This record gives sequence, structure tokens and C-alpha cells, in this order.
Amino acid sequence: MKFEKSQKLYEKGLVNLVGAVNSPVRAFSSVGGNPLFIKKAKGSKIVDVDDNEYVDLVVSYGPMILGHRHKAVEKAAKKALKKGYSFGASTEAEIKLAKIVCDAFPEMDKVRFVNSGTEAVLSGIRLARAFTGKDKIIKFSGCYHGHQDALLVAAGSGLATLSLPGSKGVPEGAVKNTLIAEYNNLESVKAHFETHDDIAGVIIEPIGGNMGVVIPQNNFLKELKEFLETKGALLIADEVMTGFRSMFGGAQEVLGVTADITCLGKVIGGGFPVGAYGARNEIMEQVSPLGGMYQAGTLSGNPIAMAGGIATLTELKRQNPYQKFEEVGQILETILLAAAKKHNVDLVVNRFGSMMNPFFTKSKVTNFEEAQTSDTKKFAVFFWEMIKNGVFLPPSQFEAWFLNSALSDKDIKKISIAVDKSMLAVSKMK
Ligand code: KE4
Repeated sequence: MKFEKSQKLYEKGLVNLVGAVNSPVRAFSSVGGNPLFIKKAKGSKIVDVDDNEYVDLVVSYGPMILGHRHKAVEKAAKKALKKGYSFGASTEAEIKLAKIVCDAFPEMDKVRFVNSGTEAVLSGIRLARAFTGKDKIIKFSGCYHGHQDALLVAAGSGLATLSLPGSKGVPEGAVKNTLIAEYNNLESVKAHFETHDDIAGVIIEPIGGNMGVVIPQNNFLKELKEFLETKGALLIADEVMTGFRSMFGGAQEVLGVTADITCLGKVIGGGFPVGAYGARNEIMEQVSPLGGMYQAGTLSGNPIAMAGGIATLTELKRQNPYQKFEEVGQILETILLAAAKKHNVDLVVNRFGSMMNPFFTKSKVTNFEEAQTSDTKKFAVFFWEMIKNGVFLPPSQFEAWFLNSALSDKDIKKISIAVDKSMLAVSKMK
């Protein structure tokens, strides 16, 4: 496999782009080497500028759940393009997508569209504060909720990848109302309520996806919701990654727990920039123009993005691929564990439906601290061997792999061969 053209573009990109990327996790910092540049993608495959083809297990960190360039989505987007790109006024498409989203999340009477997951969570937090009149927010170490100041503490994803405790440029004042708890540790949440009476709510990834995959244990989410109800605090579910992926109604549908506020992104736009936040009427009536909580956006509800979202969710509902995701996920989990056993590599695999990833550790991984016991040097060797064997993974131990409904049996076979070769390479490390 050659990477010359990616290398050339990387050097060229360094001139006007920071690190030649527009999002840090794409920089390949934790796996070494330089980022690949992608030329095109179709179905389950992605092709880089050196014409290397890969089975794609990144799928844009979640959005491309139908695979790339699904015909129904492409047709809808092309049709929308012919009517205009952006109006700064409402369109019927926004109403259509809002109904699909609210029907999928029964707790959600109304939704507001924004342009990213970060914006969705930013607004969801502001809404919780507006509704409760309280300022403090609890987040869990290892969870990542986008790059808003208040939540860039003890975060996962790119911050964990780069081993950053937080971000420069975030003033102390911006995080003074942010309290940190430990995932799967309800006592660590309760402790904050012992010393604070101004907690608006708790924000959580109902399935952790930014420490690698971390799953709530023993009814953690259900008990958290029940506890918060006794305290008049809100449960804010960050379903940017799990919404429409874990199930059509997100992780809430699978876990049987309803959040007071739900934040969405990724799949909801099918690759086009869409985020959303929603809740029951009594909460959403706080939002301008009905209430005093302000939030706005030039491109919110963009007609092309709405068309992409409507087509993606309509096709996803028609396909209902969740049982298949479970089956394929189980196969991949078995492949990883069998290869690790064969080559005597310590490995744990966490999976929730079509989100999964291996940790190079002996420890169970139920929180951020345990996730950090993973050997990231082994991950880096594994990552590059998988690339050389035609499988595109997120370039970080602390990112989830994502399945899509275009994956074929041939793709699974290719992944299996790549995993075996990559695990052998790991086993040969000094
Ligand atoms: P965006 O602003 O990147 O659309 O969404 C932020 C966000 C919010 N909540 C959760 C649970 C998320 O996973 C994300 C973003 N996820 C990362 C991948 N772990 C996006 C990839 C990137 O940062 O380039």
C-alpha cells in the first residue's frame, strides 16, 4: 500500500489548515504517521487519494449508517438542491424531519434543529438551566459532548486521544458550574447533591462512545433517572452518537429509560450537518421565540440537510437493520476475541449493537479510568496493520467503531483476515 499522495496533501494542508485537519482526531496523533486523505466513498467502501480501498468502520464517526451515497439519500439531496440551498426562512422539510424525530422519541414533543452535535448539547445544557433555574451540570469523566467550554473537562474522544485534561482557552469561570462524576458510579453523582443544591441536571452518553465503548452496568441509567427525579434535576441524554443507531429510538429505547432532554446529531443528518435537541412541551416552551432561552442559527434547518436527514431516517426505518447490526456485531466481536486468544494478546471488546471497539487490556472497561489501562502502543500497531490490510478504523483507542447496513459478507471476511494479521503483528511487539 502506498500513501504518497496523502503525504503530499498532508504537507500542502499544513500551510493553511491546523495540522492539515479540520478536527483533531483525524490527525492520527495517537497512532503515529500522517493522516490519510479520502478521495471518495460508496456503500461500505472508502477510497483514499492513493486509490487504496478500505472497508469503512468509521463511517464519518457514525452518520453514514446506510453506507456511503445511499441512492435514496442522494436522490433526495439532488432534488432539494434544485430548489435552493438556504432561505433563512422555514420550509416544509423541517416539519417533516421534526415529526420523524419526535415520533421516534416519545418523550420529545418538540425539537429544535441546529448544525452539529456540539450545538445540540450546548443548547440542551442551556435549556436545562433555563427550565430549572439552576446552574450546575454534572458530566461523567470520559464522556465527550462536543467542544463547548463548560463540558471540555475530563472529556473523551479527541481530548483522551491527545491525553489532554481539558482545553487551553477555557476560563476557570466557564467550568466552575461543571461537576465531574464517574460513569457507572451512582454514588459519585449522589455525592454532588450532598454538597450542591443548584444542580440543573446530569448529562450522559447513555452508551459511552468516546472512551471507546463503555456500557451502563446494572441499571445504572434507570437508577440515575429515578434518583434525579427525587432531586428535581433533569436527565440530559447526549444521543448524538446513539440516536437512531442503537435503535431507531436511540439508546433510550433499548435501555427503557426516557431522558428529560435529548440531544441528537450524526445519523439524523445522514452525513449532512444536522444536530437537534428536544424535550416535552413544558421544557421546550422555554426556548425562544416562545420563552426566554435564546438559541439561533443561520443554517439551522438547512433544506439540503433536512432532505438528507428525512431520506436517511426514512430508509433506516424501512430497513430496520438493528437485528442485523446485532448479528454482525457479534461476529466481529468473536473474530476479535478469537484472534487475540490465538495470538496471546490481552484484549477486551465492548460492544453495544453497531458500536464497538477493542481495548488492549486485561481489565474490564466500565469507566474512563479502566479504559485508560488500554495499551495505546498496541492499538497503534493494530491500527496500521488493519489499514494495510484494507480496513479503515478510527485512529484512536478512545473512539468507537461503527457498522453500517451496506457491509457485506465479503467485507466481514476481509475484516477477519485483517484482524488476524494485525493481532499477529501486535503479538510480535517487543
Ligand atoms: P459534533 O459537534 O462533532 O457534531 O458532535 C459532538 C459530539 C457530541 N456528543 C457525542 C456523544 C459525540 O460523540 C460527539 C462527537 N463525536 C466525535 C467522535 N467521537 C466526532 C468526531 C470528531 O470530533 O471529529
